[in-house]
Order: sequence, then C-alpha cells, then structure tokens
Amino acid sequence: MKDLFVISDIHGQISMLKELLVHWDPKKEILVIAGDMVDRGEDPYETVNVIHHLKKLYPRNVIVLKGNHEELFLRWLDSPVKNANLYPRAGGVPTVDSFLKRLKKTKDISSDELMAKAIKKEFSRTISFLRNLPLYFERGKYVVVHAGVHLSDKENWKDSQDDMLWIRDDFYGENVPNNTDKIFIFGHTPTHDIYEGLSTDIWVSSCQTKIGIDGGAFYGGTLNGLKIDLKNRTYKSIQIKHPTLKEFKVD
Ligand SMILES: [Mn+2]
Repeated sequence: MKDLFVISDIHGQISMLKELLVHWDPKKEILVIAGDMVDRGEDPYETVNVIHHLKKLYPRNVIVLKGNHEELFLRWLDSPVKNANLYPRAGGVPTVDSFLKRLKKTKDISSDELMAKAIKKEFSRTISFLRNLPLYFERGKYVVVHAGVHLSDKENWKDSQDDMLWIRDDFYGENVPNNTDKIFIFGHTPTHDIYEGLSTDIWVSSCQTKIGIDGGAFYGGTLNGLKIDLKNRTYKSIQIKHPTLKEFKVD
C-alpha cells in the first residue's frame, strides 16, 4: 500500500508548489492535493495546469480534491454577473487574469460575461477537470478533505458536502468531539489562525484525529507537505517557506 503525501491551499503559489513536489516520490506515495489551488497568489492558472498534468500522468497516484475557491471560480464562470462583486473579494482577480493572459484571442473581451465565456470555451478540459473534482479521499482510517466534516456521529460524516468545502471551527474546535472513527487531514483554515498567530506548522488537535496543514502560503507563511506512513501511522512534514517574506504577519 502506498503512503500519502498531502498538500493543501496552494492558492496560486506555483514556485512553492514546484519546490515542494521535489519531495514527492510517485513510486511510494499517493499525492493528494486538498483543494484551493486557485485564487490569490503568483499564478493560479499554472498551478491548476501543473496539477492537472500530474493527474493525467499518474491517474491513480494523484488525487485532487475540490476546495471552496475552485467552487467560487466555477460559480463565477457560470454566473459572472451575479458573482461580479463577491468573486474579486475572494481573491478571484489573479485567477481570471492568469487564464485570460493565455487566451489565443483577447479582442472583444470587455465584460465579465465575455471573459467567463472565453475561458470556458478555450480551457474546457481544465474547467471540466475542476467541475468533477471529488470532495474527499478516504484511505483506511484516514480522510483528506478541504475544510472538514460534520463530526457528530460515526456514520454521517459524508453527508454534508457544504461542510467539506466551508466548515471552520465547528469542525476543528477543540471543544468539538470527533465521534467518527476517522483521522482527518484538512486545509482551508491557515494553521496560524488555529495557533493564534504563533506558528504556521502543521496543527494536530489534542485528540490527534484532526490535522490541519494549511500553512498560509499566500499570506507570507508556508506551504506544508504532510507525509503519512500508513503502515506505521507516522507523520513527517516538509515546509517550503515563503520566498519573499520572512516574518509571518498577523492581521
Ligand atoms: Mn479554502
């Protein structure tokens, strides 16, 4: 059985992703990308492109999950007028720009509607890849999911798809017991928020069944890679530090 190598919340930081991928061994590890490839960052298009390419090269050894930012991008593509205010506030401008600049023909694109239409037409395979991403990956006792799940009982954690994309402290809060028999690896909330600004390291709940890995790569933090040895149930983390900001800033 292959081990897992989990990365989350790249948010367009393609240079950090490439640095981290050097540590992935496709012969020994399944690469799991836990969502939020797009929005903000250096180059969201290229981030999706590299990951999509890896998925095609290693269809069984690369698992890509949907995050809320893939969902927001798809919503904008389908209803650009309705999402014209919301999507830029979520960091969508670098995503749209990074796709637009790869269009072969850029004339006559003067409205959000035309931009969305052109992107959907020219990058139909990429967009279809994003649309069809699963929300979680389960391997034995481990579940990788973008934001988290509803933990109240053993059987129903798969029921709330909305929670898998959006949930925060109703999942990772120390006062929320994990009544499932799974160990969850999640991103979505930068660990510096959970650590209250003290660290960007991987976070492990006191019950040791919730493991947060979002290092806040865009916010001057870290891109964390988490290796899980499934047989021995041991973890190893790799951190790629932000190339330009040394200090992690807290708002
Ligand atoms: Mn997210």
